[in-house]
Amino acid sequence: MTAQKTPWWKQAVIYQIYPRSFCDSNGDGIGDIPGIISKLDYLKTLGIDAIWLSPVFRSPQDDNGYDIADYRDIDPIFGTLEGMDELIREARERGIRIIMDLVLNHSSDEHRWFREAKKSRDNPYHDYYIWRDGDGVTPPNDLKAGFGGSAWEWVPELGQYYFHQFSVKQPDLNWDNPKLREELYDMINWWADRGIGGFRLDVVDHLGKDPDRGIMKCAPTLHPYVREMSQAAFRRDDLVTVGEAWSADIEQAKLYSNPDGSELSMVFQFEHMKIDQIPGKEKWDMVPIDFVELKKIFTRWQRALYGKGWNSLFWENHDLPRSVSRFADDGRYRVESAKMLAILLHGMQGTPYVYQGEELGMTNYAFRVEDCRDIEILNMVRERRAKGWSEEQILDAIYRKGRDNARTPMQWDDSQNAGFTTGEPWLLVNPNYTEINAADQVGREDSVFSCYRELIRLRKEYTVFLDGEYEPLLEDDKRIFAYRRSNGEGSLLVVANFSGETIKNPLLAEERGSRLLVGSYAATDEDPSVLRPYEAKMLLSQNR
Ligand code: TEU
Ligand code: CA
Repeated sequence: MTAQKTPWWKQAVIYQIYPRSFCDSNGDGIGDIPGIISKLDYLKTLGIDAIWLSPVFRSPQDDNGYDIADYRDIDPIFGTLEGMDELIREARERGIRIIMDLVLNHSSDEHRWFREAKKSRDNPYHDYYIWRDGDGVTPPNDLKAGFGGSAWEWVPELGQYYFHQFSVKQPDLNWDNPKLREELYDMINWWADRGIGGFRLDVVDHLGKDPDRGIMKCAPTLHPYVREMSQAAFRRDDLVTVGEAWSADIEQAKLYSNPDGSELSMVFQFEHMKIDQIPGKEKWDMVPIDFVELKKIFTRWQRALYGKGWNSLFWENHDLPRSVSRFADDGRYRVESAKMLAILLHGMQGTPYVYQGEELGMTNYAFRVEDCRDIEILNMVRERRAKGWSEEQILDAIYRKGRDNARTPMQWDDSQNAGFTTGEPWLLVNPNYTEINAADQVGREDSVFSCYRELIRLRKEYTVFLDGEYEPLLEDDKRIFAYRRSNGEGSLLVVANFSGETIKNPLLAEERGSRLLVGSYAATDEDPSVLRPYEAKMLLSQNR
């Protein structure tokens, strides 16, 4: 390694909070900032270094805050600006940084800029958005919006359409306007001045677009814009920046996470998350997971970004189903499964992200349609009913892929509403909270929580986590996920049985002379010649 010091975020673990579902302090059924402050000690116990906070800005909540009406204020359902400052301070005191979620591709249609923009074609804010003339009958082209319908919405007063890639209440901002870009950079600096530790950039790949040519993302303007933003706002205060980029392939990711710091610290790429989806179709159109392919994806990313970029590591976020339900067993072997997924991911190179409740092994929930709240689900139900899908197909799709799975309230204890609220929760609580909850797990050594805490601690103790080179093992095995990471100090062996059967352990010889750091079963009842259902082990051998 060079003499340059390692940035803090390369040895950090980041915890994502979905504020609405984390902890409610005032009984209105919606999680809030004082609620988060009250749980900082819990997060300190877990050992995380930073919190990525999904949006808490002022918003009509059409897409749960991903539709921002004022980038410089906090929504009253979450608290106040003073409360936010207090959160930043209280977190800092516990060695935790706050990462804010910047939604810069679009604003809310209730943002002052958009209200102004709609007034007239020569309003100074008109060009902050993307408009095309038309007749109100035929939109400029066929582009479709993420949450249903055309990407073009007619505004009769102006005789123009505006462009929106997500809901109609999320008009796209016009990044080709330098004044808009300056205004956004000022806002980012304003937050950094308040002591923010970094930013997550929503749909960063969509910032460069060319709708007239049918291009919604990754237009040639994209990377120049990201570099400009980085120059103007990110190169200060050791900020960490992570872009969400569903379209990112390895070459794109190398640009975004270039070690020269010209763009971002890292991106979320989603190749492993598209594994159960028919290519070119929607997330609801599913195929069984090809396990060997899943391993190949991880291997490719681990190898390609080694020394050339930086990976973000995750199984879950607020848009994805729960990982135990999706990739492993959320029934009999739920605990072992959750630990297995954690061990596999945390042994890799990159910055791990833990999504609230993942550290408890929280699961999906079989929603009824009328209990769903997510705009994406509700839109899918409408579209798929029209296409002739049965109710059974629809419920199955929601159960397996719906975003509300991740958004059920955090399960704190076994009291009413899982200790999340004293009121009526905005989204129902998963009834398994009596069994799966933080109060039960924090002090218990064999819990999923303790496994996460141990992994987070270990990552700071051994340099092999930071810079060990990745070597896949048993690549064609259909049940075992195994790899080794090695650097000058030692070598880490991770082996995981991704099945519900007890199988022979083909890596027994490799394990000799190494020490078990953490496993998904208690070490004491270990029979080394086999791997039990969802058994994962992380072993270390140190060079002398
Ligand atoms: O998600 C980006 C995005 O493309 C989503 O539509 C994604 O495909 C979908 O959630 C998968 O189920 C980001 C945010 O993470 C998401 O919560 C927002 O709804 C979206 O942007 C719009 O801001
Ligand atoms: Ca509240």
